[in-house]
Amino acid sequence: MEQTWRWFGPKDPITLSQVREAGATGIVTALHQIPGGTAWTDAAIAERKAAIEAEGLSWSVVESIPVTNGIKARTESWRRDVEAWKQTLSALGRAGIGMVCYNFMPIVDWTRTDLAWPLRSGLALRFDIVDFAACDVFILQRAGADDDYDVDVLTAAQNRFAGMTDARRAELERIILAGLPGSDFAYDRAAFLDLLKQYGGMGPEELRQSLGEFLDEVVPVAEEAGIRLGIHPDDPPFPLFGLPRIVSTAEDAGALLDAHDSPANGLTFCVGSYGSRADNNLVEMIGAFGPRINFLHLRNVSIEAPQVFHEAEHLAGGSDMVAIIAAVRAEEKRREHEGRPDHVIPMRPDHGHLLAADPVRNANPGYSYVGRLKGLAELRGVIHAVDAMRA
Ligand code: DNO
Repeated sequence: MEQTWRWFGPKDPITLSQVREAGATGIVTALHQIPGGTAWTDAAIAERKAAIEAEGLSWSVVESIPVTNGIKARTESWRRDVEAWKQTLSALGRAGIGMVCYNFMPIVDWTRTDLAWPLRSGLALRFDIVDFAACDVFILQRAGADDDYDVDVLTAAQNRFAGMTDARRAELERIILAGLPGSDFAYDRAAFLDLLKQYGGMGPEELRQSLGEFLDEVVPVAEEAGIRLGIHPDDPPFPLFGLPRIVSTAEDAGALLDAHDSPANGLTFCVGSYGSRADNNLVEMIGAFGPRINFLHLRNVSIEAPQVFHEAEHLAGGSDMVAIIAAVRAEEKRREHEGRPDHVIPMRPDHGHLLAADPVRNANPGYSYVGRLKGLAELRGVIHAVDAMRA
């Protein structure tokens, strides 16, 4: 496994030399300053690549080229946005970058309801469907929202909302709509409600078709550019705001790989996202999809109740990280025997707690320095142990 680290570019308060000291060799980043729907130029890519290499690191993965709502909802900007995506892919290929992560979640990217949930091990991220419903139904007052929740959740959300201070209401709306890092955009309430209209009652089948049409366009370009794609699963892996989510389960992942049977069409296997559903068996999924896993996000979650979870330490939580790493190492060995050039799979410690000792207080939520360094160190220990026991 190649040990990588997500870095948000020159604006990231964590420096590349700190990343190097954490022990990562690869960088995962994107040209976050360029809005979705605009092609990245060769010059801008070369500049970022040179900055990374000057620190003795390599730009291993692009996460992400934003997939616009125009592409997902198939609005009138579809053709233009897809062309820009393809041009970016070709430019990345020319720069020798071989792996691109992206997601196909409507409107919001990853979503949480708490960014500083206190645990013994530090401050964690958490998702609670009751808080989410309180925001959707009572703060945003989305039309028809109450039909999208079980009556128990709705009642709990009503009580939760009634007990919330104005400050918490405002915070919740900001956390959910203002977007977490990596998302294309931050929305205000009006822009969000407007976008919802663009999706106008789209169901899972239509969104799947939209993804299929997108892949028809980009997979051949990726093949030619020497790039492997990896779709990031839905986080959380269930529908939000009444909008479909189509990359949440083993069945979803299998169907999308089968629909475009090319090595360029692969997965970002995010253990935390798939692991937020009790019905995803992660080790089995690695067995089934191994040859098409192009990138790994390693983090762990504790499921508190259905659709309620918090991010645990990397080796704690509900997912058996040792078994997962052993399964990935087995897949890498299998690829090596086959002579595959991509037998080393890039992984990054995904998220980390914010620890009292962290000198970087203003990192993006989930992207602390010390918490991720601790996670990476623990994961590295597991890799060493798994290898030693096989030897
Ligand atoms: C969260 C990240 C996501 C991810 C995108 C990929 O921490 O895993 O923002 O980068 O969904 O497109």
